[in-house]
Amino acid sequence: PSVSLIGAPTDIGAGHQGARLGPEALRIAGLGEALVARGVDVVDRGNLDGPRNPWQPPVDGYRHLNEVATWNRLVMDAVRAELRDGRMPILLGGDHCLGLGSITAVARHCRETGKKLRVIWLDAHADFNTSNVTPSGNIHGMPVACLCGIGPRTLTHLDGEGPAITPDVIRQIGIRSVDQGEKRLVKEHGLDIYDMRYIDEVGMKRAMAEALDGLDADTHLHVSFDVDFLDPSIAPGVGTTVPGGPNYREAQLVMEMIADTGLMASLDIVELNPLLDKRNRTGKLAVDLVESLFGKSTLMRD
Ligand code: DIR
Ligand code: MN
Ligand code: MN
Ligand code: MN
Repeated sequence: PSVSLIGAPTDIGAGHQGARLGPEALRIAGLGEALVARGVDVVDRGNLDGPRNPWQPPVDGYRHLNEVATWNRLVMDAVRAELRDGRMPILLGGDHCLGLGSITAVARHCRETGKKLRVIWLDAHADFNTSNVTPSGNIHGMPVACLCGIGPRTLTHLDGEGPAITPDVIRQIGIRSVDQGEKRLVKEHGLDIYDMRYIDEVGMKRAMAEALDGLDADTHLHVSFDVDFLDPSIAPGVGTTVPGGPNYREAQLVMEMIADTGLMASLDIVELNPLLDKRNRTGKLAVDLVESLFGKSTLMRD
């Protein structure tokens, strides 16, 4: 495969500053080199240049709405250009509000090429808040709702067309923090959520098999990897840690099962905040897991 790395150094959608250092932390952890070592053709497009974080309180339930929209348009255009070139975009976030721009581009590409879309959303959070129910006003808690058409028009119609996806496209894995009003919304919209209780009860293998069920050669598989998906004991370098996440072995299994499909065509790596970390431990772990997403495994299995 041919991969393009796109840095989006912003924490405009988050409640902590520092995720804007994520792209450099991933580069320093050796993301590009690790992919090259796996035989992947890698081009690093450098960083997008959007508005700085003005660090203002929320207005009408949104913090930095205009800046979020601007960053997401930049991401959308950059991701779309790579897909048109037949390359696999890897978005280096940046906070998870950027999943909106990335997946809007992917969904548009799928409509244009007649591909089916499946989104695997790896996260501790459902990211399905709206301005009415958000406890924080932070837009990184809202991208899934916006992608499904629930949110301000500037975000739900980022590409000038309708909402990017319907809820049936998405599978959420690792969820263990959903806010009060958000719970009602995910239920109402029928989101397919494999939360930690379900994973504890049936095991990661079965949860992932179900989340990946029904894919075929015509499916574009997008992976949106919020690093807070991982248990904080192994991944402390994120702004919103939640205990009780997947351990190292479970996370490896997730990545290997995705790799086995051979269908991953775009990827977001978001919310890495090296300021909250020691020696870039979480960045290195993310790179280790991305190697598995690209087919690294202990044994040759075919
Ligand atoms: C919380 C945190 N649900 C909020 N969301 C995060 O502020 O909406 N998403 N951290 O990744
Ligand atoms: Mn394609
Ligand atoms: Mn998230
Ligand atoms: Mn999260």
